[in-house]
Amino acid sequence: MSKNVPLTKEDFKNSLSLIVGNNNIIFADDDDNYRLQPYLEESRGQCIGKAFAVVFPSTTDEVAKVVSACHHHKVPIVPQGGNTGRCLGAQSDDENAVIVHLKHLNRIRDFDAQNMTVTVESGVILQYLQEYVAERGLFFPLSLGSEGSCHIGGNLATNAGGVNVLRYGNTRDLTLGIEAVTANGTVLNELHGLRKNNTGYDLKNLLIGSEGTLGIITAATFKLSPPETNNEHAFIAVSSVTDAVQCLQRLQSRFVGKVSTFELMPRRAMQFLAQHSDVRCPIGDDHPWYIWYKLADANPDAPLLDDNLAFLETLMEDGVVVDATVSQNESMKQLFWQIRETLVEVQKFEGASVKFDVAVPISAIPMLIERGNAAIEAVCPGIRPYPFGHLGDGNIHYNLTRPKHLSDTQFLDDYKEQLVKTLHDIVDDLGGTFSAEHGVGSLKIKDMQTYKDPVALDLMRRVKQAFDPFNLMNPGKVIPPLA
Ligand code: 2HG
Ligand code: ZN
Repeated sequence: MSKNVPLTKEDFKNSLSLIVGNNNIIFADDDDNYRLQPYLEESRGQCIGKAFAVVFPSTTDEVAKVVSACHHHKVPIVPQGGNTGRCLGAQSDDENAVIVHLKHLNRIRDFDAQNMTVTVESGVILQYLQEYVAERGLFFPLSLGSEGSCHIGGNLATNAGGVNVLRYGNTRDLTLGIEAVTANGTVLNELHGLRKNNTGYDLKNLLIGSEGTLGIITAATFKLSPPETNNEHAFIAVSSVTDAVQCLQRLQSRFVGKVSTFELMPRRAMQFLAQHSDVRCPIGDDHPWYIWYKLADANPDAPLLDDNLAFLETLMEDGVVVDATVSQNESMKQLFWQIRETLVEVQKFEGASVKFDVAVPISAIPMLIERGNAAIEAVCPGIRPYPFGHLGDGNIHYNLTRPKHLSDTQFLDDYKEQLVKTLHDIVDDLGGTFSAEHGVGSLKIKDMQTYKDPVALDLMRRVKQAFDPFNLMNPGKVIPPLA
């Protein structure tokens, strides 16, 4: 039980109901229909949490009033959006907590074609925003597997990455302004479309990536880009990760500023796809490594296809690329994206896995895989490494599938902790991070304690104290308790 139980529980319930209306609230103690359940479940159904209530405010003002009521009663708050996070950041584990669900804050507030910006509320679904902007002739580059259900608020709270970071940056880099409700229920208004604004501390960037621990982001202004109308995709095979890195380097020097996506996939992914899905690799499926890359040029007349074919020919002559195909139409582009997306889903059909979200300098990726594979095999013989992901950003999801001879529980109970430590130690040694784009949530709290610079942690604690002196905003997430 955290903090003070509201002294007058009924009063508190009434004040919440008055703010959002009876139809926009579910209390745990009168939830005979299990309507609260979906908001308590972890995104992949791995665990179930607890809460006092879930509320669905419709405006920033309502969010502010809910937070203010919680602040008054010293009730913890867990903000939630699409619930697609990977680190239990939107999970409520406290029977006294109020989940503030942002799905009704789903308006596009402004679109400014000349300033190339859009201002949206947190509950807008990412794909909806992509489409809204595309219909108006511009491009919002944030793109990730869960884009059909994740919310902009969650993207901001976790500083989401995805497949276009190489060219456009993370969510943080796309954001010009934000509006947020602070821990005592006041509204921080930094919602502007300015590309320059040197007026002191960058509060926007403190809130982005804070996973709801400093406040609730309710809206943001994003910068937009010209559409990638002229784009070419390739799906290629290489013999080693070293060759993959060389390919990236040569691609970036040949097509300066035009490489949007560069994703690495292992042979095992093509095998799992063949066994568990209808999705098929468009080239020979027995190469050690595969890459899907995308080039884009705003100039519709740039000869991107010819240039790409010539580039690939040279790389094949040099032995860096061993097999390749380029997209001839939209459906092939879709196929490349589908391979990358589906390989994440099919992993579960091979049993339990341990998931990772590490990043190291790109030059260290070959070393990471070499050292990582040897070390994990020593810890758990027969383990099936499944490293894939955003090689262009140095971000590898170094997932591990259990050995065939172990049961899921044997694997998780006996090996998980040691495997996580082994890989994270290597990542740390290579100057990397244990969390590149998924955040920390409560899942990686221990890693924060182990690997985060102690001075940084100390400053983070003090920032938290300044923003949220009663520790009501998503407690237990991001910042480890003092030992
Ligand atoms: C991706 O890149 C996501 O596909 C999810 O970040 C990775 O679930 C995973 O392992
Ligand atoms: Zn990813």
